Amino acid sequence: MKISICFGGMFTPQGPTWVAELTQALPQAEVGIWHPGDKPADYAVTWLPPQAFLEAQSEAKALFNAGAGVDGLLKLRLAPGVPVIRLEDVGMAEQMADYVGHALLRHFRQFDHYEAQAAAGQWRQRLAQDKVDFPVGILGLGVLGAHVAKSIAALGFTVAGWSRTPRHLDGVATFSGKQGLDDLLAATRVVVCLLPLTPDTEGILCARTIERMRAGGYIINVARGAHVVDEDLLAALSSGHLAGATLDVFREEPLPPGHPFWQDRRITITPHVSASTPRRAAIEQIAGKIRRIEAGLEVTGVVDPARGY
Ligand code: NDP
Ligand code: OXD
Repeated sequence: MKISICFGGMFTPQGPTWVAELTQALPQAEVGIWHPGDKPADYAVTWLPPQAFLEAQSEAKALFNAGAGVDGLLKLRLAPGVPVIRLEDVGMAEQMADYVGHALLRHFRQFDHYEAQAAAGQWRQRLAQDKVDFPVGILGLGVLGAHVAKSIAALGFTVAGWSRTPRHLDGVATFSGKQGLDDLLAATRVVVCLLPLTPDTEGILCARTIERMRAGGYIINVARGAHVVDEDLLAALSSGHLAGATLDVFREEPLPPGHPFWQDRRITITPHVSASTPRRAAIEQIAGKIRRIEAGLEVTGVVDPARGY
């Protein structure tokens, strides 16, 4: 069995380690970094590949995406009939819960203000806030969103969640569809975005949706930069309708030096680190799915290109 690996972007330096560890997990496989002109592989593992790599995978039994989001891959032309399989959790749900919990508590407990005060040498106690006034709405109740929703609820916040199809989650009020989004936003002060980027979700955090949120709102975007309309977010901060935002993802990454987000102290910026692919667990999951496919069994995490995730 031949497995071809092709990594772009921040994954590029990890290629040789993946080759070594995937070989350890599947000793019968011949694993290598892809080069143009290579013999066709049985399986491909990739992140942000060049188009030529995908065109060379027409005989593959599956193409594994080394991350949860497949928007980068689906922008390219895929080899017809080759299923795309994404990573499911592998530890990213816990990382997301840590990140979102931190951003939420930092804002709710006003550490953002206390950091600014400390930098200016000021000792000023602010009035404590009540969790009841900070209902949280999670957009996307998939593998990551559902875990984050439960962990935020366990911190004592009121949590609602939104998905494309109706979902049930203990302790979380759930909504779906367009009207469901409006209903959720009307009752939400802190929005957490954990949606996949698809034609339906691009620009979802725009003037129309932000203005439906409760006043003094806060946005935590850990999904994709293109979910946010940058100008509308900045306008809502200027008007005071939004109190701030924590953003991990951006339309252009790295965020360009002149981008106005850098200048706004109400925006906390991190460089796409809210959940990084944990290599060992990811390799274990991919190897496990290859074994199942070889044994003629079903696997989960198969992407529906028409749906976009
Ligand atoms: P899933 O596919 O498991 O979940 C997606 C969720 O979004 C589902 O609940 C789905 O609804 C919902 N959804 C999709 N389209 C719509 C729509 N049009 N309207 C309403 N709800 C919709 O994905 P994951 O939880 O694994 O990952 C989510 C995203 O997180 C990834 O696509 C990626 O972009 C991002 N991510 C970011 C990382 C980072 O470091 N910043 C790291 C990892 C992931 P339904 O349940 O009905 O299918
Ligand atoms: C992912 C990511 O989608 O790292 O896994 O953004």
